[in-house]
Amino acid sequence: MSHDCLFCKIARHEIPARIVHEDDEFLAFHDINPAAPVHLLLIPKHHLASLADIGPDDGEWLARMLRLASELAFANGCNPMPAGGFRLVANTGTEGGQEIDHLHFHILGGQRPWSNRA
Ligand code: D5M
Repeated sequence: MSHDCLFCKIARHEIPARIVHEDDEFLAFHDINPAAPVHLLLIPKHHLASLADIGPDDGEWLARMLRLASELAFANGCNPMPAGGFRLVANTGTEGGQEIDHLHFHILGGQRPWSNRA
């Protein structure tokens, strides 16, 4: 874990967040500035700056994270398929709009219209 990283601090419960899921590997919580009726952030507990740092050995936990993203979306208010659904966004790097340098997926959903910001 990185000492100064905001999302590491949330993962260590040093900063409060509206947590919706926690297990040994992952944490999910409400985005503080929601861009959609449902706007969660899903992070790995171990520090990884961004998707650009994913390596060849990261496939298994990343697959678990993607599966969890889908489960959390529907468990937290995204409408069921096929009419519902959700967006999964991983802003990556400065030009990708990433502000927090700890890998996170934005899980966005709920009834349209809502912005494509996130
Ligand atoms: O998105 C970073 C996101 O993190 C942005 O949507 C706001 C959110 N954020 C920032 N601080 C907090 C806290 N303390 N709790 C919950 N959510 C937070 P990015 O993809 O890096 O631009």
